[in-house]
Amino acid sequence: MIAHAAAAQAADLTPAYVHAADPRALLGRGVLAVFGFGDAAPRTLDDPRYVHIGLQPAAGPAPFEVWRTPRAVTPWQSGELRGAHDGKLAFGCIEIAELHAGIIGAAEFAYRELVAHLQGSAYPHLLRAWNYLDAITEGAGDEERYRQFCIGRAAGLVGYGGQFPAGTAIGRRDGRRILQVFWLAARSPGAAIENPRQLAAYRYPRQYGPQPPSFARAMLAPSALRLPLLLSGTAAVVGHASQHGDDLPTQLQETFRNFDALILEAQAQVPSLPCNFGGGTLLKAYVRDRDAMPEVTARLDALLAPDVARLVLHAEICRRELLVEIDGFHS
Ligand code: 3EB
Repeated sequence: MIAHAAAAQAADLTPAYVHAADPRALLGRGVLAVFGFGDAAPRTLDDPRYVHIGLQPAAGPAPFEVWRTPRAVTPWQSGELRGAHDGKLAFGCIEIAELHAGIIGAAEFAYRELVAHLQGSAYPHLLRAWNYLDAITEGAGDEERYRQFCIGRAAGLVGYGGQFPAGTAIGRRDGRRILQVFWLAARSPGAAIENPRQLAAYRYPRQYGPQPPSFARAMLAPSALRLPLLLSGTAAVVGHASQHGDDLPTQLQETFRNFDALILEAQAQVPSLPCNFGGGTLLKAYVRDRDAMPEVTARLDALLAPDVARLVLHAEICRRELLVEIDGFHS
């Protein structure tokens, strides 16, 4: 273990869950971003690297998520966008209130701003995007807020020439109609990875809405960077169809089969990537039903090695039948 750590070069991004009484103590020079979860975390901090995510943790106060880099970080702010960069990687965040144009307009605006920012930036290549919005499955049929979000996101991305980033789109339950988008970008493009068990989301058929979602299943870092594999939100979707109706254990099993297949694909390009989740993995499990959170926690404890960092959050998944979705980092 120690020999392995000594042999490894310093990673260019190390995400971790860290318990702290005051997140300001976490915002050191080599920290690209800090995320606070749920009611116990501050809503705002006077630092462009801090983001509050209104998702409640399973039990007790959640840890903060901290993205460390081996370099000194420069925070930035530009209009409604903010973040930090370190010479190799950039973190950015935009939070947009849903006003008259609703979630479509907010998503289009946020992504238009993001694309305009990237185009003038030293880090023009989007690797990974996270999207959090309130009440994601509210609305019937094509009026559903997730489907509308997908329309706005695609419209905002029109001017972006690059490949789709790895992604997460998750619903909050806090009643705050604010779209949060944050991202990781780099100087050169990553390599998008698709899952052979799943249809590429951007090819989903019409039954899931008029605009297929704009994300890749995972992203490998550009070769100049040492980054963990960026794992998109992953659930019990095989082909394009949700599996295992209302059964949490088999949905979880299917989710991990999807991760296995995805990691195998990535290994074809990075043979040193471990096949199993371990000490270089950080996961976030989004659970629809509050009462199922202890069960998800217990099942993850049984399925995962003890050194896999994990956080269980109460959230809405963008298809009503999906009980759980997991995203994260793996190295
Ligand atoms: C799925 O497999 C589940 O719209 O950005 C996962 C990850 C999902 C990202 C997105 C949606 C998104 O289709 C949903």
